[in-house]
Amino acid sequence: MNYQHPELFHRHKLNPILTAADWTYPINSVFNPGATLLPDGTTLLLCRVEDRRGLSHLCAARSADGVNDWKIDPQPTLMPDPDHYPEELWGIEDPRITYVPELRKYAIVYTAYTRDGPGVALAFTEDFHHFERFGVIMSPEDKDAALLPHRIGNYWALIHRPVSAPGAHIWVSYSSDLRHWGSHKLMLEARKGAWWDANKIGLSVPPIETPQGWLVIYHGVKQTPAGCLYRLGLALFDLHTPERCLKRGSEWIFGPEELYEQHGDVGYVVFPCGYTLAPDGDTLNLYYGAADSSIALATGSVQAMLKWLEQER
Ligand code: BMA
Repeated sequence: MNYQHPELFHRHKLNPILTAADWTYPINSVFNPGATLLPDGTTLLLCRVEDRRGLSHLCAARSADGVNDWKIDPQPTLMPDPDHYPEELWGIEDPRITYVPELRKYAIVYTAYTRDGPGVALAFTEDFHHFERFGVIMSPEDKDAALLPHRIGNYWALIHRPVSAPGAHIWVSYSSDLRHWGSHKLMLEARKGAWWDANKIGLSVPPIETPQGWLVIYHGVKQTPAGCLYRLGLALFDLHTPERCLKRGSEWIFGPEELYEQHGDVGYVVFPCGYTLAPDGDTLNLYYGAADSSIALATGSVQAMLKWLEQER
C-alpha cells in the first residue's frame, strides 16, 4: 500500500520550549497552557503549574516570538481561591482562553478541582493581571471547556465535556448571561471499541472559526493495559449550529512520539489547550502539554487541516 500519513503538525526543534527549570519559583511541572496573542503581538501562555504539593495554579509566560525569551510572572498569576470559591479546593487546571470582542475581555475557562471531581469555571480578564471570577458554571464531573468568541444567535455557547455512565462526550450549552446554561446539545460522541478515540474524548483548544465551519481539535483517550494514550483528531461543525458535525476525521493527526511526550509524570500524553494564529491567518501554533511535565510547540496549517477533513467521508 502506497499510503503516507500526512504530517499536519511539525514539532518545533527547540521542544520542549518551557519546563519547570525555567520557573522563577520552585514547582514540580508546567504543562497544558492556554494561549493568546496580545494586541502588541506578544504570545501569552497561561500555563498550568503543578506545585510540590500536587495542586495546580495558573502562571503567565510572555514571549515576543512565541518560542524564545519567555518572561514568566515571578509569582502565580491566578491561584485557586478556596476561601471564596470552595470549588477550587484542589487547584485550577487546563485553561482555555477566548478573546470576546463584544466584552473586550478574555474569557478563561478552566478546570476547578472540587471535592467531587473536576468542574468547569469561568473568569474574565483584560490584562492577565486582574481577574473577575464567575465561579463554577458546569458542575462536576465536567472539564475540557471553552467559550466561543461571539454569540450564536442571541446566546453564548460553551463547549464542554461532562462525564456520564455511558462515556465522556463533547457537548455544547447555551446561555444569555454567561452564568446560567441550558439547551444542552451533544456535539461529538466518543467512538467505541478499539478506536483511538473510544469512550473518552474532550475539546483540546478553543474551536477555530473558518468560513467552512468551526474547526475543532479534540483529544481521544485510548485505554490500554499499559495506561492511557492521548492523541488528537479533527472535526468540523456548522458555524450557526455548532452541535451539527459536518466532518470528522477517522485517523488521529498527532500523538505522543517524542521522548518528552512519552516520558514524564504522565507518559504518552500530548494535551494542547491553546493556539495562536500567525498574521498570515493560516499558520497555527499549537501549544501543548507533553507528558504532564513540559510545554511544547507544533505548527500546522488551517487550510491543510480543512483539506484533510474534506477528503474524509
Ligand atoms: C486529563 C487532564 C489533563 C492531563 C491528562 C493526562 O484528564 O486531567 O490535565 O494532562 O489527563 O494526565
